Amino acid sequence: MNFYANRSTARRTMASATAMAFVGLGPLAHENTPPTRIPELFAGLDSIGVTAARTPLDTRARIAEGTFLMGSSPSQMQAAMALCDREVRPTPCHGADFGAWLASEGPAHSVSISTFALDRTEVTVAQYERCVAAEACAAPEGLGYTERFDQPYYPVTHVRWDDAVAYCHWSGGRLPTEAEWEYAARGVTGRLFPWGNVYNPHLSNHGSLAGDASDKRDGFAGLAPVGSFPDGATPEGLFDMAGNVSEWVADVLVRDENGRPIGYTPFPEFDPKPKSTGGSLHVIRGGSYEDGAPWLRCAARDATSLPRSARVGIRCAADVR
Ligand SMILES: [Ca+2]
Repeated sequence: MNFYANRSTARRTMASATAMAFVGLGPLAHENTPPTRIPELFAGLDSIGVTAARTPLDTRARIAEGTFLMGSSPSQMQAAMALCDREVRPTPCHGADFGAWLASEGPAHSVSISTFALDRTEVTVAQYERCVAAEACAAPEGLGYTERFDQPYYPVTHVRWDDAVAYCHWSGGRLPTEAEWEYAARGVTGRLFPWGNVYNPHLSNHGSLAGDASDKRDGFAGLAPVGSFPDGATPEGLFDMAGNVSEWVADVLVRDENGRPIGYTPFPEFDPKPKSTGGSLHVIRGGSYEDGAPWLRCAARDATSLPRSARVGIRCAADVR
């Protein structure tokens, strides 16, 4: 409606300007103002089109302070189980391991996080190579590190947790805490996925519980160049918080005497420090190109016994003063 109203106003303005120019008074001052933005034509574009398509001016996004519910409620755990049942081979969904991982997402509890910054993308091979060239980082290596992974715009893989710490320090930051990572992925509204509450297989480079874990239906059999799924970004413009590579965080995975992951404190937390004792493994977050939908959830926790993995990479945080 406004569109047509504005157009007829514009026609009238042009007619007036022509008449004024004819008598030598020049264009009207308000003709130099930008055209009126028509809200209806831009609906939704700020979050899924314009923002994502723009070249980022800064490699880190500012994550404003806030309070959110970290972890999963019992009903969210049930929903995760239902999501797992939709996998090609859902048998592991009912095993003790998956149950223990789900249980370790509880209890959902209030966590307040101060403003910080987080890399918009996973650290790329090209970025990491600059750190290696500066002799501040160890080169990726290990079983399976082939040319296939050594592509400039792919996320760097086959890096140890110590390497991630060294890279983030070299780049002027640090690893995010597990709480910061989940807050950045979920926002104050507690999204289940970086893009919203409904799983969508086209918004991340994921895998599946199947004979071939690297689900190709998302367009990529293995890794994807970072930022390949702009519609799956968070509102702040964080890409691949679900999928592509899982990401090291600062926290140790605390485990019980049987090796099972232990959940959270039920009490409110304020900028919780990363857990540094209680286990020998570190937490990884976000799921990878070999993980099915349940591991793509923002609350999903994981770890690997491999010091260097083809499915684990880096994303750095930084303090904001
Ligand atoms: Ca990722």
